[in-house]
Amino acid sequence: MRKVLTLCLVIQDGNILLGMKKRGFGVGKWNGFGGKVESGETIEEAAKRETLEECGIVIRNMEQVAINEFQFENKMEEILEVHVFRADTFSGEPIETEEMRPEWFAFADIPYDTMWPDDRFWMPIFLSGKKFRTKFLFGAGDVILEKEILKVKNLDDIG
Ligand code: 8OG
Repeated sequence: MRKVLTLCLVIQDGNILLGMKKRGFGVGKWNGFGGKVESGETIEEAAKRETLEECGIVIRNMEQVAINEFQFENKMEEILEVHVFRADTFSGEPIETEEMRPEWFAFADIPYDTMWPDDRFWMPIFLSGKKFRTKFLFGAGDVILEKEILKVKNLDDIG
């Protein structure tokens, strides 16, 4: 079973906007904004909706740059397919919500130690402006057991 999720990474003036997740899956980690795609909406609509719900900004322009696939050893039947967007234009000011506490980070200060452990592998590709596809298999304690990281010209290219 595949679950389609979104992840929106907002960039402005050489900084990236991350949110401290305050509850649920990934609690205690800095991350972009996103979540599950609901029925009746496109993946892009879902990314915009989640970003608005989680930090109060309206995305004006974004581009899909990656698909990350995550699998967990204790639940091999499920694949999380995370569609990653780069957003560079928005309106409003980021605000803290019940789900996230947003903060801007310089690229050199991205807090990888308090993020999902796969992020340090693909975030540099993201920051370089390239497109990519990845696959990660996680074991107990969110340890990475297997990884596959591919830069692609087009996200439809299957590596
Ligand atoms: O709705 P919920 O908060 O459960 O959605 C999970 C969010 O976390 C969604 O935006 C996708 C994102 N996400 C994962 N796994 C990983 C990961 O390994 N790294 C990053 N950066 N984000 C992830 O589900």
